Amino acid sequence: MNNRTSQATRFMSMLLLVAAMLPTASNAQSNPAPGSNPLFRDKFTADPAPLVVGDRLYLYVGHDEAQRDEMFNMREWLVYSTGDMKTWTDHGPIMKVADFKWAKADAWAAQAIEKSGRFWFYAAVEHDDTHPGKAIAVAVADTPTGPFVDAKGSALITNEMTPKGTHSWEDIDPTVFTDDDGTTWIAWGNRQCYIARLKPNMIEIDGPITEITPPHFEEGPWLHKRGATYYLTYASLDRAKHRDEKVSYATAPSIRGPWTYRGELTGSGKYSFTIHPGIAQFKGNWYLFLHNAALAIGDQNGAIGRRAVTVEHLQYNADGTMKPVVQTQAGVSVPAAR
Ligand code: FUB
Repeated sequence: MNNRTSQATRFMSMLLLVAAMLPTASNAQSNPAPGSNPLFRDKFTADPAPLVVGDRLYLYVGHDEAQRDEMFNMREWLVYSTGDMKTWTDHGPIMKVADFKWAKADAWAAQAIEKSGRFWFYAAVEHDDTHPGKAIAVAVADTPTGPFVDAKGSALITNEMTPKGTHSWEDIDPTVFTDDDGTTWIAWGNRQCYIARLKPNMIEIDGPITEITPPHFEEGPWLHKRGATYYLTYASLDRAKHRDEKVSYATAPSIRGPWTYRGELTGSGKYSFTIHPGIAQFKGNWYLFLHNAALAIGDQNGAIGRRAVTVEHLQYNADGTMKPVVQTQAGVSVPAAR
């Protein structure tokens, strides 16, 4: 081997070594940095609802099982938990829609809340033909991972209770929030957004149902409070301008309002019509959970009914408004931007 040939061979070997060390697209996909998006890659998941219990954050999600061009096929809810926002424990299904004997399908968006040492799980389902349309169910458990059982034996909210809506899926996407005086409120809706008080037993509405629909409200409301400010964050759709949902929000000085529209918080989720926000403060930091449809599993691509849950850092301005959130692949694998 002459000098020039051996130099060329060394150069080629170096190139091969460097190439082997660079992350390829499929490498990056199969070895994602902990905390990067989407959070779960072996199942399609949607409608994330965080709940902090002690030093763990539990994330309740719907299990998307749509086949081919099916729109939605959701039969159960799953829960995951984390202590560091980067590594997650899969606790499996916590409930199936079939566990509500009066419901016939659709394990749609849900949220769990802790009250008096028990865990209350509110979920949208399709009611059987005795009360046609979507309804809100309530289940209860002694631990955040269940087992959850139907707490009422009938729907908490049925389509007839909100006569304004002209469509059968108006009563979906419950969000539950306990105010400083101990009163728990439930808000929900599709196109119209409603709010009502819950009785201390957590399985009955207490008093009137009030409509609070903010601008461009589509679905997926989420109530939370920071300092003295109440936030109503939701999936929004300005039908004249956009095809897919974004997240918008309103704020108020009290859970009773008045609510002031604060504009958009995010753009649309990649490849997804829906987006569904969930918000939590955990170990001093705030997080915004969403979903998109950018995950592929085997030969199944993301779709309206095959979504993937994500998380981003959430930050506030000095005046209490939330900083716009950009959806990333890095998610919380990297520190929040300063
Ligand atoms: O996942 C089924 C429905 O799609 C939810 O209830 C809505 O929020 C939307 O994400």
